[in-house]
Amino acid sequence: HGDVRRPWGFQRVTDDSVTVEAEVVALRQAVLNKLMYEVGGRDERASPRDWFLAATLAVRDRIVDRWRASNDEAAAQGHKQVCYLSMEFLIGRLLSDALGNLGLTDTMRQALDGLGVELEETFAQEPDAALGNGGLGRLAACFMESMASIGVPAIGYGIRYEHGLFRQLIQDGRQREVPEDWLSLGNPWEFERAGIGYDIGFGGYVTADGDARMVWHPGETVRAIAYDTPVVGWRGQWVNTLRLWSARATDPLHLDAFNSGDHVGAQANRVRAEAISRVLYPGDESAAGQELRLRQEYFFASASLHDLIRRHLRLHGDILTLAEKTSVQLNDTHPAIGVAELMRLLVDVHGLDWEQAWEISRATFSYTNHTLMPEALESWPVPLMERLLPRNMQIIYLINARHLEAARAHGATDTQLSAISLIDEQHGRRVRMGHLAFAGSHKINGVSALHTGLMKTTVFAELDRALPGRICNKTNGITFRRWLMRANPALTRLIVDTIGPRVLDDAERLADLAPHARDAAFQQAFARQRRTAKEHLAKVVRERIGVTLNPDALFDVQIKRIHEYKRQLLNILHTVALYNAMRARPMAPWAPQVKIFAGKAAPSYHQAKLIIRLANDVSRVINSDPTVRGLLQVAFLPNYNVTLAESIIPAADLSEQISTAGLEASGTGNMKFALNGAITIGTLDGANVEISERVGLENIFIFGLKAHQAGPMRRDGFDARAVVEASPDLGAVLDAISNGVFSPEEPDRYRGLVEGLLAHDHFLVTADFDSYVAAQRQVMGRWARPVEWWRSAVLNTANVAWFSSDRTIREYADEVWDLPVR
Ligand code: GL9
Repeated sequence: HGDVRRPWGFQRVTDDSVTVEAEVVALRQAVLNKLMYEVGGRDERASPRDWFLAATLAVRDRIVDRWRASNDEAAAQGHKQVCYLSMEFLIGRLLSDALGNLGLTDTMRQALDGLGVELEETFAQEPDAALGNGGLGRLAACFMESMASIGVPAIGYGIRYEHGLFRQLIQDGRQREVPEDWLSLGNPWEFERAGIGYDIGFGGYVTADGDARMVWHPGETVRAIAYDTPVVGWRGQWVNTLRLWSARATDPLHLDAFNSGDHVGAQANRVRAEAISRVLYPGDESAAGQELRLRQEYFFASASLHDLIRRHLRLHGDILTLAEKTSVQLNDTHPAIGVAELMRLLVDVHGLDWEQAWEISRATFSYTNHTLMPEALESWPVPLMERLLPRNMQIIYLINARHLEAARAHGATDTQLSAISLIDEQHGRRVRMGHLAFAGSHKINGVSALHTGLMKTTVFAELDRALPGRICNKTNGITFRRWLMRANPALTRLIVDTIGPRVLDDAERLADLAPHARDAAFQQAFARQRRTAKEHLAKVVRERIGVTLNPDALFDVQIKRIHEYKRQLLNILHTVALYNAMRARPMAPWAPQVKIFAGKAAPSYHQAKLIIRLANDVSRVINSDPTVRGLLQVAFLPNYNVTLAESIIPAADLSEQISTAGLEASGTGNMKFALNGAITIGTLDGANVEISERVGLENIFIFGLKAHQAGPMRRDGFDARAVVEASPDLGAVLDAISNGVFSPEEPDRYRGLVEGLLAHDHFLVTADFDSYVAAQRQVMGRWARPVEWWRSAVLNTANVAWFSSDRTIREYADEVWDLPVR
């Protein structure tokens, strides 16, 4: 496989002596056996769901041998293992991924064909595993796939939420959340490891024993049970483990109470314990919700550390070599309590002295920061920590005392000390989890060059001064297997036919497409693939919301979480401006345009929900206005998830990446679109900056304020009213929205939203409006010249190989984990 680095040994995927025919027959028989003996069904009555289960179990068998071989080899060679601790893994469906990586997609298609079962329909039975909220969780899933593909021995640790991210319904234009139930029909991928469990303590008190060793006597224990899912890499050559913890009560039933008739009360402990792994991101508006979140964090961090220490001792026998054999990556601050927990385990349980333990701990941990938004920087009230995790809180004080003492010895001022303290004294004494993660890690990384730079000048400036040299950048990446090969097989085929199959193993070969960017025949083939994907998306849209999209229109797409800083509102304002312009001059030579939105808002984020409602209201009015029929359509697709993204991205012409500069740490959707040949309209924010450097400013539409301008403007405020005065188009748009043009049944619905924008436009929507509209005008100019458009589109695909998460993982391996990559 060319120059792809293969650090660790691999097995062969197929035995060459076995013919394709025989493979098909064998796989078909395996599926039938699974159906019969595992699913317990008969083929003549099997439902699509039964076939999905049987097919998955048959594929899983083919992974298990390799899984074992990978584990054996990692153990035998004594390789260092990466432990990726993440509260979120936004996995999506796995069957097509596993088949694709094993090279068995066509084999399975034929195997099922012979049974009268369609592969795509079988794929569609799989629930979309949404154990994450958005980019952070999806990044963890891409990293797991890349680590398996490169052959980095790794285990992902997280929580097996019974209910993942809520399902979004749009009713009367408004978001409604209903629970998602991905496990309800069983999960064929996972292995329950009833024998792998740890008792995790909460509450209670701490005593000192005879040797002045501290002993924690928890008031409550909850058992963490492991569930393992194999993660198979490209060409099936390496398999890692995703280990998710499920909470079980240690005393599930009070039999006396039950027998005396209190059937519910008798199970109260069980309900309380199992609440820990019940839902992803429990609402944290209430104190109980906040406490549950902290319980989740400690539960999974502690279980994971117990587990990795046990493995280390089993394989290497000596706790002192932990950091040489294990790297623990903290995905954001959610597992940061692990810093105190590892110290507790090393000092209280394994009897190390403090200095030694601290050195090992710091060499083991590294921390990725994913956002600088103040409301997202976790901190926990000291009294809550003292009550729930009394020993961990003592340890945090001890860490802090040494940390502050060292800084004082280096001449830090009181202001500097209070800035680097692990305890925030300003807001009623809270533990700063980002600071804890920073102090306890040897490397701290941001997720794009811009973001890492801002880390050093803002939130972590004083920590960087006190503990220099730890911050580094690891620009995010995406797995091309899922986001190009699987999501867009037709484009993949075209690419392989054009530049050869090596690109499948070495993303850098995408650069070989560049010379074809001007080739008319290639451009046409590229455009044909896009057109097919758009027809397919149009079908999905028709089925979901009953809107029939014009596949000849420019598909302008913004799909991501709904958040003010991501500025869906800016896009909606442009949509209305365009609508106004089209109605004013309906006979002008407009190119048809479709605006597609999708995304979920946090259930308690009212402003984001109002933006969803506005998008839906605007869509209803525009789609039913005969003046713009065929010219402008707006679709808000409900229940955005990984699976929906896989159908939307290949169909996008224009990728909206329009966050307020300085606020989107990286973005990863931006990379997925560019890889599939969509052109970006975006601000110089997050990874957009690096995308623009690679695709070239001629092949991306950059607009708006830069981070160094936006920062001060947000801090000091600006006169949005004056901006609106100066922009008649914007004024007309805001008047229309404010006066109920899109909400005639409730004309004041958006009055507050518009007034809020004029009073304090925190995300600089008005400030960037004119520049955004000008960029949109350039987009239409390019779209009107297809030769130029498709040239730019091809150059996007050709120039974004660097955004492969394989590259990102190699950088982590080299610079953070100190893994011997040969
Ligand atoms: C995020 C950032 O906001 C994104 O810009 C970044 O691409 C990803 C991955 O590094 O991390 N941080 C964060 O908290 N989220 C991100 O998407 N939010 C969610 O995952 C909901």
